[in-house]
Amino acid sequence: MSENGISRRRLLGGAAAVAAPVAIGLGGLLNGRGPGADSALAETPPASGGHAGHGDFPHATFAAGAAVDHGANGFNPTEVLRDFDYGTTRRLASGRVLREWEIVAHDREIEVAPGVKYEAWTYNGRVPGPTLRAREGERLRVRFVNASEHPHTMHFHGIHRAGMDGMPGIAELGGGGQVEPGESFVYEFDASPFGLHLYHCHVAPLASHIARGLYGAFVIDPKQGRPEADEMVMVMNGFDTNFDLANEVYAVNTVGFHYVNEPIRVERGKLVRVYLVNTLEYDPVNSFHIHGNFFQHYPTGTSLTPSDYTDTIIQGQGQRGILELEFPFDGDYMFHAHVSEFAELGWTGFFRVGDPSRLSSAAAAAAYCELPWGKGGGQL
Ligand SMILES: [Cu+2]
Repeated sequence: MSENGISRRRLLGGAAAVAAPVAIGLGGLLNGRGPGADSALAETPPASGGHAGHGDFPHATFAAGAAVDHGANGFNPTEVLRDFDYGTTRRLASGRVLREWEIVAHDREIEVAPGVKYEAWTYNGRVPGPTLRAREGERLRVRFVNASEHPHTMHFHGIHRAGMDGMPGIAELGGGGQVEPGESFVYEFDASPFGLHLYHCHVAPLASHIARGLYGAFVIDPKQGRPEADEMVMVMNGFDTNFDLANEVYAVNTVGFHYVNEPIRVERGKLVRVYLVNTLEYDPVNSFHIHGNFFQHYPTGTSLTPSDYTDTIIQGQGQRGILELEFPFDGDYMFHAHVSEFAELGWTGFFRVGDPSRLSSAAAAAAYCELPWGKGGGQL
């Protein structure tokens, strides 16, 4: 944590005491343009408990009344949620399916919360990268093009040869190590084992390359498939917007509070399957908690038998799991990190079941610790 600059923990604990003007916005604070660069703010001792002054809740520093520009970002978390990229397929002479993708790394500024810009590094222009989806036993071929100004790789979780591991220093002679700007490499391996995996860059400094946005979910379906469901992918991530090795914004699928502004619509009584991946850097654990419901949990998705029936799971970096649940009642049901600090910095959303005209997320959100969108600053 930075000793001199504003950090998000001091922001949480101390910013309320100095009543930072809303108009400055979190981006101003975190980029050191506003009073965040002022030592008086940075040195304000954290209030006991780190959560004083509900009336002056520090997260009011999110730009009031503004929304993230999804068009400028080039992706919308509502669409990312159910967007599975199956690539293109053809049948090999052996009868096996060959599934192919092209992934291009680009440097790109994205908006991770209203008014909060971040110089991201992306796969195919989005964060998280596309959710690649295949079936157990297929041959997979991924052509990776590095159009970024920095060296990158694609490191897939799964079973494959060392030369296809996207690990700098290994198989450099074959081109399977670090992929320099302007270069490309074709990763090829079998889809194994079935389950929920991930891919990410593996160039040092690793935490920075991952935290910039170079990661995505990687689903391998079992040969026999899974039961019909409303499927969605949630990549839990965060953004260190002032590069002090601590995150200022937390989210599912990149945009803080997105699924508060746009609750996830689901049908009552229908099976929902969540592919949940934790790619968060700089914090040792992340978590997922659902209100008013329980889910079956399949860790790493590598078994068809759930291991747990619960309402909260913990994931370390790189951990992932499949959650299955049905909503028996209409209503708005919050889901969030049970690490409350993350929830208050963006990692909060709602499932909306039933007729929206009869529901009100705004009331629910406002009742929850006076989060910023509940005070006329949100989109609800
Ligand atoms: Cu990289």
